[in-house]
Amino acid sequence: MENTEKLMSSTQDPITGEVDVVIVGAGFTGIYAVKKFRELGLSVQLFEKGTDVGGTWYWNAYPGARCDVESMEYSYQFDEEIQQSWNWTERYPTQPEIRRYIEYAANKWGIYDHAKFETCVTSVVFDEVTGLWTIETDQGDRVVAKYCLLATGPLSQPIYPRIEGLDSFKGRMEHTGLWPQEGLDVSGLRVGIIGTGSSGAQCLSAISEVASQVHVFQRTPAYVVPANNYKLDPEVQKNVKENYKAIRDVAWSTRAGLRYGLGDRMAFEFSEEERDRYYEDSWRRGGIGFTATFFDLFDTQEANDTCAEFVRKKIHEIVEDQEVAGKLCPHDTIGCRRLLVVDGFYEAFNKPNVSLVDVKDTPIERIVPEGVVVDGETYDLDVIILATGFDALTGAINQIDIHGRGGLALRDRLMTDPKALAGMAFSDFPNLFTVHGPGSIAALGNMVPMGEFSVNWIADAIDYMRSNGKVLMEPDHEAEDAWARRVDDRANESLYVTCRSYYLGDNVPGKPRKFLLYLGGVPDYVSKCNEIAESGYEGFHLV
Ligand code: NA7
Repeated sequence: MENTEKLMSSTQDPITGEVDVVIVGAGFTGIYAVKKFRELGLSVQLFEKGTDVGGTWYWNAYPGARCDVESMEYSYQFDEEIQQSWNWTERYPTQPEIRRYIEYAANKWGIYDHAKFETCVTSVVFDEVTGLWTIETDQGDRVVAKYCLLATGPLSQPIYPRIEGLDSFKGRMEHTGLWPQEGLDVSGLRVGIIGTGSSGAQCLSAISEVASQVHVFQRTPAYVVPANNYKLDPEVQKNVKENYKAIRDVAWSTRAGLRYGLGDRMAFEFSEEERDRYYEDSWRRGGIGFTATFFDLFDTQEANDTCAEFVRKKIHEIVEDQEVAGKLCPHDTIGCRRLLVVDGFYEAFNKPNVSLVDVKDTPIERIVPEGVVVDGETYDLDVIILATGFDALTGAINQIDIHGRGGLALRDRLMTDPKALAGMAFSDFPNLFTVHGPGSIAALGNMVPMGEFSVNWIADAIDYMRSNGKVLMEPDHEAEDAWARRVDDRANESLYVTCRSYYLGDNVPGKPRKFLLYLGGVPDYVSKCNEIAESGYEGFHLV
């Protein structure tokens, strides 16, 4: 077998030949996988659509883009050198800083020697005779591999709204998830934002500072809590670094794999006044831990309602125009869709250049060359920002023609019955792995460490195969179904199924309504994955 260095002799020419592993996607997980698999002595070829590493953080370059998990936690932990040498500047990292961090790790790990950029993987096909995968790209590459890892990201496939006349707009129209790399200056321009998830909310806070007018087209109001972002004190950072192991260990013991998930206070152990004091503390502290103020906020609707009501009161306090405040108030289960962590979102509606256009009962009629039409009124715009989200967990995988045993198309499976054992492996698709796939913790946890954990698990599985004379592994149908049932059961006993969300896939027309994430919590997920490995991969068929 040729090695990767030889394959990479000219990165612009189409690559042909054989490697041990092909990795699709150079985000957090993909580049870590290159490092990990190289340590096992495997030859690796990484393909990435963007011009550099970063994955979804490469593409989401919109103004105000920032992670809602704190930098000191949203970072690699299985490389002590990187963990100690990198210095974060703010409590929550901005998109540019995250990109710099990923590039830093990629350079340290020598990733660029194994990567080809501006290259989109188009097909991944299993040959039942040879037991190998053939991976083809839009640049004419054709690589044969023993293993393939789809590190394509759970929130990376943008979705465009189905609005009549979308292409007729004569100004600039950009999706937050595919933002132009050269940036877009909206100073003095009239901007429309369609969508009020994290991307739309972050965009609003940033661009309302410079645009002449911003119209926010809101279909479903979201719960937004402050981030309370601040510059990181070097002393605090030094202290965290000295205690990183202990801090990370605590995080691994919580449901979301984050330190905030601690505590066992129950909402109704307290009077309303006392309860609100706890909510007030959480609000001031800022961050996604707001819905962990009490342990049972996702267990009963009554407990959840106390939290939701507190946010509604805050909205009415912050937003001066009470009619606008009323329209901004959500009435569904808080946390059922991802909580938004954004500084200055509600405050933006007090600015004279920001207006809220409620499109719940009167949806956007159409887009015309001049702007957006709602209820017969045309909002004249220079720029339309589509902050309309992603086809989560399965969307990016479904962009690739993947065929397993008997020519079975993975897309057909995922569009009818999205499932993967431990969120990582698919029956009938031997030696094909993914990370943050359906049935994983993904967006319900801290995705960087969960990605590292999954890559480590996959690397151990490959190592196990090689040490035990096995060449193929794939989940048994029964074990995969049992995992999918566990995912369903956990979801059906929770409040997460009470609203529309990308967790359930119902933001994408034609996608089956099925809760895609494992709600059993990080410790349970990790121990189940470890049990599989320790049992010699029970539930997998090894050849
Ligand atoms: P989200 O959270 O899926 O938000 C998408 C938003 O776009 C949401 O408010 C949608 O309203 C709205 N949307 C979609 N189509 C339309 C149409 N046709 N008209 C009006 N509004 C529409 O995506 P984000 O990119 O903000 O965030 C995704 C994740 O990325 C986030 O959780 C972070 O983890 C990072 P709807 O709610 O469907 O009524």
